[in-house]
Amino acid sequence: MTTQRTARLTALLALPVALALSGAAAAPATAEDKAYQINLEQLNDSQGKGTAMLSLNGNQLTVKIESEGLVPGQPHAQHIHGSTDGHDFQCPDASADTDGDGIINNTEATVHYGDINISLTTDGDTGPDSGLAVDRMPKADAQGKLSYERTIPVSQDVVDHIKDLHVVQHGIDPNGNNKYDFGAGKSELDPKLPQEATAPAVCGVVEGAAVGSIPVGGVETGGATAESNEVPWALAGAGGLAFAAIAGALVLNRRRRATASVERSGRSAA
Ligand SMILES: [Cu+2]
Repeated sequence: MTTQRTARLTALLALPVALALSGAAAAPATAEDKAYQINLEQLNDSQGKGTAMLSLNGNQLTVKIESEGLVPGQPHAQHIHGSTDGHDFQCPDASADTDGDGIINNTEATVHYGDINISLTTDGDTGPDSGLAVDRMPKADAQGKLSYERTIPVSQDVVDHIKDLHVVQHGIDPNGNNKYDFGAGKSELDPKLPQEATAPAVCGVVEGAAVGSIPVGGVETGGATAESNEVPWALAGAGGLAFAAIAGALVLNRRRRATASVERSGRSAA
């Protein structure tokens, strides 16, 4: 696309530092077939865990999730959270429980992982408004395992900021009775729903994503840790725009390398 190409050239010409940071090997590839792995880690002592894979083919995003330790037989609302404006959200830690009730509810967590960007429903609408469409959310099986796969058309903003986004699955069972009840009170999102149904159970960021760094893509197939390419804040300057430009250029380069990484790892992994 001409606009994109122009933007890329502009960014690269203006910011040779981005090239320097990105290393040599440019991918021979097209902009297709980018894949990012996410490790889902528990929140709220849910004992949940899992892996998500985000694969982009143009503007088609395929989301695959394999998780376990969820509330058996129950639907788990799941979303891609975060922003596409460069804001660096993260998964929350225990300090997110600002009301001190022992549970990080979704409202408290949203401060850290951002609003719903995509609702990972099983069918129909995938917008934020479907965030609590529990009847279209996948259920965990009797062992608390959940498998999900769906390909969703996404905006260019999502494509450009895929590494800034997080996968969150909701639904916890602190009183261990294998169902959602009001033992933990009402959901702050909808008083008709139990808190257990909407509180986050697992959250994961794209591998390599961290505060002050540009998330690094690519499929990790071995034990190697993701590369850490921190953006020096001095380079970022005081202006958000300057940082956005640097980040954009880095992401473009990162994306090329991510593509190369995926190719090295073998696409059959996806
Ligand atoms: Cu969510």
